[in-house]
Amino acid sequence: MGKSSTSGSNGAKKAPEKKTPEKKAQENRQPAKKPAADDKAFRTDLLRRMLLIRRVEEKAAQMYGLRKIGGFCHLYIGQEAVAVGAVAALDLEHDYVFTAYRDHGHALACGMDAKVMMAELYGKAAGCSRGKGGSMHLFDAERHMLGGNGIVGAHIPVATGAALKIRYKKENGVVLCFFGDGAIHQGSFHESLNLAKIWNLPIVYICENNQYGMGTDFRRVSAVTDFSKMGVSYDIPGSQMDGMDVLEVHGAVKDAVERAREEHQPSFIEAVTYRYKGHSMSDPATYRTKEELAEYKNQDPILILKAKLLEAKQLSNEEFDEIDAECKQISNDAARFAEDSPQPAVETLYEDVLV
Ligand SMILES: Cc1ncc(C[n+]2csc(CCOP(=O)(O)OP(=O)(O)O)c2C)c(N)n1
Ligand SMILES: [Mg+2]
Repeated sequence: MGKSSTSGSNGAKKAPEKKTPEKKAQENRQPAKKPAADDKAFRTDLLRRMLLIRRVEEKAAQMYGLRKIGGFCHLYIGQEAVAVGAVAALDLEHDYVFTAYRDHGHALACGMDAKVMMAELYGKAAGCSRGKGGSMHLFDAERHMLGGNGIVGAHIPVATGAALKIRYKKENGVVLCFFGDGAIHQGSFHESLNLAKIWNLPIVYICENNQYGMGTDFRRVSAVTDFSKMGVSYDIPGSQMDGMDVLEVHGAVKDAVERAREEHQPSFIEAVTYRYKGHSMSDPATYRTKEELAEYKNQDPILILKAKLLEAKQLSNEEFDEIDAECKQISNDAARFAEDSPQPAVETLYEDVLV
């Protein structure tokens, strides 16, 4: 979060500014800019953002269980460090984010209001896509979060097109394109990488390798299991990062974003991560062992950062509990808001539909 000053230019103390919800949302829009990775405020902000995603998704799961939310719902729990660390490397005035259907974390990391997101899951008119998109189609043009896409790999050429627009209009932006290990074998991925290279596009492709595409272990369907090599055929540099460590994610993505912005060169990064829940709400995830899940939960991204902050004396257990309570409150308020919001009017059925 941006730091606010309590003293005016003449040095006189000003009363702390009362924050309206709009002001809070505005602050949330911009991740802390160019911070030192060991900066306390920046690290605490990363922690808060990951906790918010975790608590909002837990609430969404609960509401799905109560049949308040229908349709598909793919939870991001376990993968929070990837979206949060990566998006914090962006300047969302100029940069853009694209992702697939497991998109709640990316939307919140971009600063989407949890109430608006939850209303979309409920299919309510106050949702970001006016209740017509649902969980897989979160979209926030103002914050440059351009979806949310239910077709595996389909958004990769769209993201590449956004990077082409940046080059064509001689803008200063960068595109982050997130997708899963299941998308990496789609033709759209390979065609996009080739174009990004020949056109020198400012885009960073981030493969969130959460080990599974639905119930299939990625090793069963991948000729190459070290995805950091995936860009080699297109002369695009690749690297691998620990997707459970938000600071590592942030550092790697920041370098790639700089390279894209300054040199107009694409990059590819594999984030090794894990989803704690099943593929979607109806998947009991019996294709993996309890031991495997426990092993990854031992590297929980929130607990890793918490431990680092405690060790550096940048956070106390009480402060952690306070942030957590705040995130739970935001999640409860979001569900209440969604619950109380009206359904879209029948007359709006054909609005916003492209034929
Ligand atoms: C083109 C296409 N083929 C198949 C599907 C069905 N499908 C939905 S999710 C999924 C698995 C994708 O896995 P991955 O890319 O690893 O993403 P994750 O769910 O792990 O985030 C598949 C095959 C689809 N939505 N689109
Ligand atoms: Mg996957």
